[in-house]
Amino acid sequence: MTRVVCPGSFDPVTLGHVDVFRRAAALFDEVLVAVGVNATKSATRWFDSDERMAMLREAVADLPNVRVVGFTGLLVDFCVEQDAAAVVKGLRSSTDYEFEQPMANMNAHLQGIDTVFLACDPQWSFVSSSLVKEVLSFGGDVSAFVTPRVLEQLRSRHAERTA
Ligand code: COD
Repeated sequence: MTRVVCPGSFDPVTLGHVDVFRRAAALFDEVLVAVGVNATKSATRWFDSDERMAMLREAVADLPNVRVVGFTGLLVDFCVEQDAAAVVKGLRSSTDYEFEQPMANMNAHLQGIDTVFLACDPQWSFVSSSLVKEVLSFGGDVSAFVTPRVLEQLRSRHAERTA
C-alpha cells in the first residue's frame, strides 16, 4: 500500500488544494492531508489548527482514501512515523517551484523522502489562501474558490476580526 502526505497550513483550504488531494487520491492508495505550521505565516493566520482540520474534513468527505491529520515538528519525521512513501504538493507557477525545490531537497537529504509535484489545474493557478483572505477582507467575492462551509467560516471570522 502506498501512502503519501499532502502537507500545508491550509488557512483555509481552497478548491486548488482539494483538486490536488483528489488527484493524489486517484494515484495513491492513501493520502494523509497533514496540517502543519508554516512559521513564516503565523502573523497572517486566521484559523487555529482544529478549525482548519474541520474545514478540511468537510472538503474531502467524498474521498474515502483521504485522511486529515495534524502534525508538529519536521514534516519528514512525520512522514517516517506514518510510513509514507512521498510528499505530494501542487505547483501553481515557477515561483512555487523556486519556493518548494529547496524544501524538497532538504526533505530528501534529511530522511530520503521524495516530493512528487502535481501541476496545478489552470483554473486554480491564481488561487491561494492568502489572496482569498485578502479579497474577502475588502468585500470581494471569493465564493468560486472555496467550499460553502469555508466561505461561511471566512465571513464569520472576518466579522469577528473587524468588530
Ligand atoms: N493549486 C494547487 N496547489 C496549491 C494551490 C492551488 N491553488 N494553492 C496552494 N497549493 C499548494 C502549495 O503549493 C503547497 O504545496 C500546498 O498546496 C500547501 O499550501 P499552503 O499554502 O497551505 O501551505 P504552506 O506552504 O504554508 O505549508 C508549508 C508547510 C507547513 C508544509 C511547511 O512549512 C512544513 O513542511 N512545515 C513543517 C516544518 C518543516 O518540516 N520544515 C522544514 C521544511 S524543509
